Amino acid sequence: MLGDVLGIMQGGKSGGTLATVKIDMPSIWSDIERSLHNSQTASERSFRDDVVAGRVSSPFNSIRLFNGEKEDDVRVTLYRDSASWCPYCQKVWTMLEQKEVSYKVVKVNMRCYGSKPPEFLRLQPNGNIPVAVIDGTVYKQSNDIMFALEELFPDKVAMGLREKEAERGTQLLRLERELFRAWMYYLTGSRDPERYKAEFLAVFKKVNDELGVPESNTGFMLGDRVSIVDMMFAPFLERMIASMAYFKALNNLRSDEFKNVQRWFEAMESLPSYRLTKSDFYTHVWDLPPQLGGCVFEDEGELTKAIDGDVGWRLPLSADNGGAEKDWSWINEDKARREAVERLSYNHGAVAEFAARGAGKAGFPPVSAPLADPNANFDESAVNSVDAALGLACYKLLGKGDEKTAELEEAIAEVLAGGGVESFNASLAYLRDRVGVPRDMSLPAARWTRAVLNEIMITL
Ligand SMILES: N[C@@H](CCC(=O)N[C@@H](CS)C(=O)NCC(=O)O)C(=O)O
Repeated sequence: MLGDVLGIMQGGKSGGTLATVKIDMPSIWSDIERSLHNSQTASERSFRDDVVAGRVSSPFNSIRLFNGEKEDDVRVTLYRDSASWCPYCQKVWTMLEQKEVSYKVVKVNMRCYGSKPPEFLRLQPNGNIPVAVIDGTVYKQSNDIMFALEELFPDKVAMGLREKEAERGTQLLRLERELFRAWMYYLTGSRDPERYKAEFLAVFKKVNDELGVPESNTGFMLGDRVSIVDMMFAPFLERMIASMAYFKALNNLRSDEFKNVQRWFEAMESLPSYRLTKSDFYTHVWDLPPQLGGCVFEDEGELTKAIDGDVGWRLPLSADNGGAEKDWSWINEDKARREAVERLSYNHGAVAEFAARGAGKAGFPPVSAPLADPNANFDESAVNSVDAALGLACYKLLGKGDEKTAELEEAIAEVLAGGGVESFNASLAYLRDRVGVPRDMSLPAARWTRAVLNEIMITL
């Protein structure tokens, strides 16, 4: 999708700048807040307070405290990337959650979208993430962090290899790297795609076969329980499924053809720890190329377009994004819509300014990641009408088709009739394309947000 405004021409007037929407926006936002509050569950209402206090798990956490622990009890600080794109950070993050080890989080930029603060570079001079400080010791490699967690927190949920599993576990970890290498060759190499593809599929099949070995039927790698091995595979299998569909038109990796992999995904997706850190296809396929220095298209076809939202980001939402990506069954539609409203409304002024970058100027120095531009400048004149559009998006998400919605719609249409339609559209498209999963919201909430923003562009 990215920047393409669906080729939609609206009733608005081209050129010029956007005037101020003639409506009392503060009262609209209070009304939205009230409606949302009335429809929320108790835990949804206390979400922001719970995040700050570390009582619930969220990508927004700066601290997460399990089992009533206090800030002073926290022994781990995890440095991970602000956009939640890094797979090595994801495996550590998921493991902390699964083991219920309390932790603090410090977010840093990745190279592809910014620079790192000197405090971080003093810990890790090469700039790589993740880094963890545990009991004052600095660990600079994801696997070292994971093994240290296992060793230093013996009272927490055990995820390490038991003695009898050591050999097979180590073999599986080697297989994980073998799969990673084969995937990298195929995804980023252009010399011999046929060979790369055959090699990747052969190793993928090996993983599927290995997953069929354990006698117990949990779906996890070691059979009887989720372990460090699953944590190490998860971020990469997740990215493989997304990138192979998008760049190579391969959509059979999570299907009956690889039944054990399919069952493994279902087992992983039963864990709140993994649900929290899981991303969506769209975010992955746009965040991988800048991290890897590019990915090679073999077949830019229907799946590519579907992942970019050509049909799935329209209302009514199609199941499984039209077959391209499995829906998240654990979040129902109503919950997803409330989540989307909460994320858009909580700090709507900042969201509007962010979106108005679409009508503003690219940042300097430029960054290589198309979804991120920390230095971008927003267009001041677009902020007010974009804020109004966000209000309209919230009403639509709340399922409100009443007078207030119509009044707001009319007021925005009046502004657009006076000019500035391109700035308005570009701002909404900018936001739509940059809703990050899991950083900003879950996939079901993101799909609603993206579709509602599109609908506003179409109908106004
Ligand atoms: N072997 C390292 C690899 C970590 C790694 O490659 N991290 C990448 C991100 S996925 C990185 O830090 N790149 C620098 C950056 O993007 O800032 C580990 O397991 O921790």
